[in-house]
Amino acid sequence: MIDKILIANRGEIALRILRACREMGIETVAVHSTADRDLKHVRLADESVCIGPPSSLESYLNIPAIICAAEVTNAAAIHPGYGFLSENAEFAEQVETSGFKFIGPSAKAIRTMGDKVAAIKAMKESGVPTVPGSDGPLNDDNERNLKLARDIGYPVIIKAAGGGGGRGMRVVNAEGSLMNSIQLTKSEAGAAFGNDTVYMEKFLEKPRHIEIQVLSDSHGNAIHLAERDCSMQRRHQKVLEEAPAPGITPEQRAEIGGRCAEACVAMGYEGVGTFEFLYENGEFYFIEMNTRVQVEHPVTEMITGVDIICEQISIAAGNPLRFNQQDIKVRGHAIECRLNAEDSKTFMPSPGTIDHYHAPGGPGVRLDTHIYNGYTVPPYYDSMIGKLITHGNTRESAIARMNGALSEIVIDGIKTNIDLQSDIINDGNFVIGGTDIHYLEKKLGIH
Ligand code: MV4
Repeated sequence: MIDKILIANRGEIALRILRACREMGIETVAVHSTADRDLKHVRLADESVCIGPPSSLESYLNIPAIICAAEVTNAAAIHPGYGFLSENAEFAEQVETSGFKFIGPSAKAIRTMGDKVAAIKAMKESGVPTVPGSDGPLNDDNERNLKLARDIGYPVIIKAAGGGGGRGMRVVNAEGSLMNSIQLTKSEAGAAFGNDTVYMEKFLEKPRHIEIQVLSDSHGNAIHLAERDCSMQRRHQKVLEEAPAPGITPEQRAEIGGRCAEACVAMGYEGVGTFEFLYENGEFYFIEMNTRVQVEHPVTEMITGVDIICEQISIAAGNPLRFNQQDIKVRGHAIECRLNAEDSKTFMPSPGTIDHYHAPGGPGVRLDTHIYNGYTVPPYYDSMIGKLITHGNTRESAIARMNGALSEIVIDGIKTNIDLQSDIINDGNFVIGGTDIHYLEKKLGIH
């Protein structure tokens, strides 16, 4: 039984978790930095605890302070949200050894997925398709590495086992630079992640980024909630996501989704998770697994009707899944535009006070945000201030509703990326659907 949850996060996701708790009759504890006293969820929570100064390192990443707050408020469980400590195995372990339930998978599962070589090995063994590559760490045998790359075919990519999310990787176009690139990636990885293990993959030149959402309970049941297309990104920051992914057939969905669910059962995975794939020429290639709830979970909620946060809490409480795979139907199409406090052209963060705010509305419009009239966006954290999500019976309808909502929303006093989002959803190639991971950067003139 979970009767009280400490929310170890801030902003829109903290508010999202609070709303799920209220719906489930669970009491809430907000923890916040001194810069975040006026956050909406702090006001709405049953209790709140200040855990430190503005710097994330001393507040939202401060493990003893968070566990201490759980102790003094007698919380039963800790929800980490996304970012911050959400994929920190050490935190998950300390939460559990302190007698609280960590709302997420085991520390062991987090650790395995944090090691990309171990993650790929586990997936491959469970029948999830992976990128052709070294199938394990590279060693110092240059002849072996040269042969490996020749067999895979150039270009190849060298990735750090401790990396992920775009950190610690290097593309190699020809044999002449292979040895040097391996050494460079190794030494950078050693310095950045304390782990100089690297591996090799075929470099896919124009893939899409498609990910599968899974739910897996503690009773050996796992299902998938279809896929999201997250290809619209800039510098590894997603800008817009949608579900389902344009052009993916129900048969492809059932095949790849089924493989992911089976992999969850095989490894005894507990909680919500996301399998990230590159998709090129009709084929899926697993690259990484995320063991947290993701920013873009709402598009999946809109097309399946499943409340992913409620289900995540229910799984953590030890309940079996309330759905089986046959219960999950994809209905219509959903799009999410991330709203950032930043300059639409330079992408410089734009903290400050919102002096005028109007929310959009109407059928199929959802706005997940913690902002309000008079709220001051602090300069210390991520610049995302909310997510605008639209749903319709068709992709065209979701786009039309997004167009309406983006013209209706008013956020004055700070710069936002609303104009950029309007540009994207009216872009001819976006409207056709299926643009690759490089599309936005090319459109913006970054090469
Ligand atoms: C790749 C790739 C092409 N081929 N792996 C970047 C983030 C990390 N999650 C994996 N990444 C990539 N891995 C192979 N074998 C291209 C990328 C990549 C990318 C992937 C997803 C979303 C955006 C991206 C932007 C640049 C590169």
